[in-house]
Amino acid sequence: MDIKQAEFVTSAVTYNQYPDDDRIEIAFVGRSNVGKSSLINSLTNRRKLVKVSSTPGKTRLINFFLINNDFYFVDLPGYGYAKVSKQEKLNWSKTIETYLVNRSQLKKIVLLIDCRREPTEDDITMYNWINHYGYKSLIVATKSDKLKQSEIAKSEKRIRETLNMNNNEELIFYSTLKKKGKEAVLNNIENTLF
Ligand SMILES: Nc1nc2c(ncn2[C@@H]2O[C@H](COP(=O)(O)OP(=O)(O)OP(=O)(O)O)[C@@H](O)[C@H]2O)c(=O)[nH]1
Ligand SMILES: [Mg+2]
Repeated sequence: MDIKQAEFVTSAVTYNQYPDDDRIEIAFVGRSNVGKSSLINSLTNRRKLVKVSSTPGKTRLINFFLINNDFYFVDLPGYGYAKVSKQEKLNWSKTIETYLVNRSQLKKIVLLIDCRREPTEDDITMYNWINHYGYKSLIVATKSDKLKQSEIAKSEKRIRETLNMNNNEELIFYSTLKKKGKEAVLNNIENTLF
């Protein structure tokens, strides 16, 4: 699949702000700063479609992008960012949960894990939640350019073990810098659409 067209449609917090549209949605979730917005830019060949920042907590709203006039990429706020108030954390998790629980257009959840780190409790909770509700999922290990080839094998083992993944489940290492993993992710997403 080639992404030829990508346009920002809207930002939302509450359900009634979501696009009034029944096209399929693919959501990107993961801890703050893991690289969700960068991944969407990379997949769509757009450097500035989504704001990227070295300061965690950049994405505070749910952002909807229409892809190839056919389906949506949905960029969710990151979880697990320490430097916000308890109340703000609650608001964020409510925003994420409302979307994930209620959105029938949602067909696949792409869960991002920083390949240099052990998946956190929040990552494990998210992974189990996805499986519990029977959503299709794809696990993407981000920032793979930061590891040597020998470290990648270790990272893969750690992620698979910590999340207790099925052996046949796909885990794709991605680098936005090197555009590594792009074809694999797009193929996986394409399979969801038909
Ligand atoms: N080296 C490297 N850096 C990356 C890669 N992907 C993302 N980054 C960097 O990681 C930082 C965070 O990226 P974002 O895409 O903003 O992360 P996010 O998950 O959207 O963060 P929030 O919006 O805060 O939840 C930025 O400084 C990116 O440049 C990658 O593949 N390699
Ligand atoms: Mg972001």
